[in-house]
Amino acid sequence: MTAEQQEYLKYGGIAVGTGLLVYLIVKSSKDSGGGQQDPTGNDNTGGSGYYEAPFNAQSVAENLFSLMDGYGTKEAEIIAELTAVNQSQFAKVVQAFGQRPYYLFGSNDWFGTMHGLKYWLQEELGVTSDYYRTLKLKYPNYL
Ligand SMILES: [Ca+2]
Repeated sequence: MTAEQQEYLKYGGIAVGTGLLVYLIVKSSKDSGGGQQDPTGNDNTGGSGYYEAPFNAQSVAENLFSLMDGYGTKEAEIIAELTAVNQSQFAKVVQAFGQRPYYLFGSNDWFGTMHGLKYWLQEELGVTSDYYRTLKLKYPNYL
């Protein structure tokens, strides 16, 4: 074996050793607990196991309520409020909205009958309106 060949072997060995070390470090950091996928620790993974942007279903529900309550409806703002809301998030909005007393054009504690978000949207947007149809296509499981 020449001195040149010995050099190749030496540096080849270092390269392989370094590669193995890097592999082991990366592997161990990936193996150390699933909690790393959710740095906030507040379980907003949406069940997918992957981190999603923080989503406040209660806040969206209250915004929708204020856009529907009272005389008239702010259709375009309702659509805008739901632009970034996917179907699994919408399920949480429906839950957060719960049942609220509806009468004529909004909430009414005296004459209203309790209804969920689906009924509210149908009453406010109109079942046959493009607004409602757009949302129904987006959330077929809930509207
Ligand atoms: Ca209204």
